Amino acid sequence: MKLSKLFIGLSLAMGLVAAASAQTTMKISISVAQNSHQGVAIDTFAKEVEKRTSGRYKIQTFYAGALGGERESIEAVQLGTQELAFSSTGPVPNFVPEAKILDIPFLFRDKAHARAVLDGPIGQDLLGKFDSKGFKALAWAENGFRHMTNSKRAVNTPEDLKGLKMRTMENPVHVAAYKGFGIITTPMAFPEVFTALQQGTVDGQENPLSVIMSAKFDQVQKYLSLTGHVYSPCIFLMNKATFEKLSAADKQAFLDAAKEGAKANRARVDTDDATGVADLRSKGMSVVENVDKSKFVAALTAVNADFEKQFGKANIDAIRNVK
Ligand code: EAX
Repeated sequence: MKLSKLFIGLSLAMGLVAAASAQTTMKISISVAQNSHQGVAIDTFAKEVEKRTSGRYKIQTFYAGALGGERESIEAVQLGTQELAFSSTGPVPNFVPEAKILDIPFLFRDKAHARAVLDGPIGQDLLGKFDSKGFKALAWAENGFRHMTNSKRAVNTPEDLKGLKMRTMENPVHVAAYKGFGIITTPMAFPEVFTALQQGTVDGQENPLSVIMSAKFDQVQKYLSLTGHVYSPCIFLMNKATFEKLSAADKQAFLDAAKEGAKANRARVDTDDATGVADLRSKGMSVVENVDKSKFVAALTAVNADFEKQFGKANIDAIRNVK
């Protein structure tokens, strides 16, 4: 009798311990490798969430498209089959059309400009547009300025792009713009790109130095041109209902953790941009550093007129005029 009481007491105590340390596990994914600006983003986020919630939330991190490409991961977050995703905004316009404006070529002068826009009222307002689509957008982060690579020839002017078959993101603004350059566009999810380049299904692709390096595209691409034609944001997305179930303090913890992730991510992009050209040259790539950007802008005159109609000149100017 005494013994069974002891057992009941013990198991009650163990139950209490279990309740006190109850942990909710959530998943977050990226489509690129862990050793990257995006890996740093989600690793920092995971660490910060755990720290700020005293371990009540554990974030499981998945890399290199292990849970699918970016569009698939965003879909999964919208459905709630995956709690979180960190993604470039490439496929985002398919879910939140208002984000399209950020994809206009040569919209941002430099990273400081892009960061100021995203962290300022325009960017914060855009984060709010995700709410009605089943997302909580926790924070903007960065993929970087995109540059062209290919296996055929050095690209110095837009004429050199004519007839190149290039993989693009699944993004309508990019596709329209790159057609304006005379590129034969092939939209494709990121996890398929390395093989497509290797097998010659496409001649080239475009991505920030951070992605080119972490994906080892130098192994399958000879030519790199620092065209910087599009600024590519990244974003921390969470399933809206999952976010709403958090306590007020935990909501803040997730938001702050995403901000910390973005900070670490942007710092890594800066490092990659500073070291990327030398690194990729040492791996055998032939790099054109100074392209005449005005020629690339001029090649898009017709496309840009179309973008002005589509997005409103005032909205585009509001972004351009941020100091
Ligand atoms: O998020 O699809 C792309 O080219 C993206 O830039 C890449 O997956 C990094």
